[in-house]
Amino acid sequence: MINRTQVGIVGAGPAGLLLAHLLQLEDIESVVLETRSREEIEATLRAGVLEQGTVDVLNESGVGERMMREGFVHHGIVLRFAGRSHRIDLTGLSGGRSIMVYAQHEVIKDLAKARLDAGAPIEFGVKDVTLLDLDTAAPRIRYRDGAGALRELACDYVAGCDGFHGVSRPTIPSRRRTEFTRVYPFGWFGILVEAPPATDELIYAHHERGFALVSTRSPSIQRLYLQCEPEDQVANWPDARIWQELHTRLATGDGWRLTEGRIFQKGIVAMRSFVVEPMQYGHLFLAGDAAHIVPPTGAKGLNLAVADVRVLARALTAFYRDKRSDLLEQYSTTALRRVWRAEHFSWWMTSMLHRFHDDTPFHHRLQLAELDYVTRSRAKATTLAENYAGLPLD
Ligand code: RFL
Ligand code: PHB
Repeated sequence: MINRTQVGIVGAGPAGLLLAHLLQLEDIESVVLETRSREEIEATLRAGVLEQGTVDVLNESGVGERMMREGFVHHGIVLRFAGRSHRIDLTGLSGGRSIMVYAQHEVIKDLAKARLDAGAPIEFGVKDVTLLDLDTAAPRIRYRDGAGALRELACDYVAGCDGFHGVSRPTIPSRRRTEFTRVYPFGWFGILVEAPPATDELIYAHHERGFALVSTRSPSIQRLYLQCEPEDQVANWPDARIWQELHTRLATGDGWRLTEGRIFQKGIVAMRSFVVEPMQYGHLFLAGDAAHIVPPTGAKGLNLAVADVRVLARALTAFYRDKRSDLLEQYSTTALRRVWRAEHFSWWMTSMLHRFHDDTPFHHRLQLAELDYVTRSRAKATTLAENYAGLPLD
């Protein structure tokens, strides 16, 4: 069976769902195709930090109400090294911007609800998604629906919002794309803990045994990470080892102590930087993790996905409303400018805070010198603050 829509969206992550929502507000029709179920996408644990610009987009498009009620606004972060804490005043240094701690899967729930309440389609549980005729003005998406029936969606444009492991990017002929990759020689071991917050603001800790991060989810659930081996296994980390390592890496001379609690979730995240150029091929536009990955140290992945989609929604709106295709033609160039800024920032934060296998005492001293400078120089702290809180969206 063949259906028709204006924009076929592959993937119901933050990029796909927000794009569908922004298009809907402009009366542009789309269909979202997602391989997983609604329950699965709403339960996947990922990011936690939203930039000011992301918060603004969600509010301006009418899906920010629960976030404003249940999320937590933070005005600073803490860098901890050599046993001492140093606060970076994000708001004071970034011209009044702040961040919101609100979990990605809550954003997903809010966006999925807005779309389904509006009676607009998301097809969950699809299989064998294939993108066809992308280099023509009549691209098609072939797939099997949740019941296994073969279907085809004819569209004007396809938005590849299917994440790093999706089908959209690999569909672009390899001679028409250039990929830039860096894989880091470590991972992050993440846990969720039943405990009250141990700190008012996120703590990014540099330690000779490796990086550690104290984040939060709610007044009763905390999110912590520690640098681990790239091929590490969850089974290597019984609770006692996790706590011992966290206490060591977060130790201070000022008597602060991490609050322990029941660990109810453990997982390992790989760390990589990746960009594909251009983010477009014919009538296919890539957005979010399908086009780029950053290591989570700068908290930028979800925020970049939102920034891409905002640029793409504007360009599609200009096309449908004013018959202008110049913004679509510029999409990749416009999006990549912000992408490379975030790539650099995430790489810089990662390089400054982690222990590398080939670390020499020289390298370790350089990291400490950089951290010392970041926390003593207003100019350098401002660089961190404006990137972390997020540069204004174009
Ligand atoms: P997603 O979220 O991966 O969604 C892609 C969706 O596409 C579906 N899919 C397909 N659908 C149809 N057909 C196919 N062939 C398909 N193949 C895949 C998938 O099932 C999925 O539902 O990509 P999107 O939308 O681009 O969003 C990107 C963000 O999810 C990601 O960048 C962030 O989670 C990164 N990230 C963070 N970003 C932040 O901004 N702030 C943070 O604090 C932050 N912390 C993190 C993070 C990522 C982490 N992990 C797990 C990598 C912390 C962690 C631990
Ligand atoms: C999180 O809370 O999951 C989180 C916070 C900050 C980061 C990465 C992840 O840099």
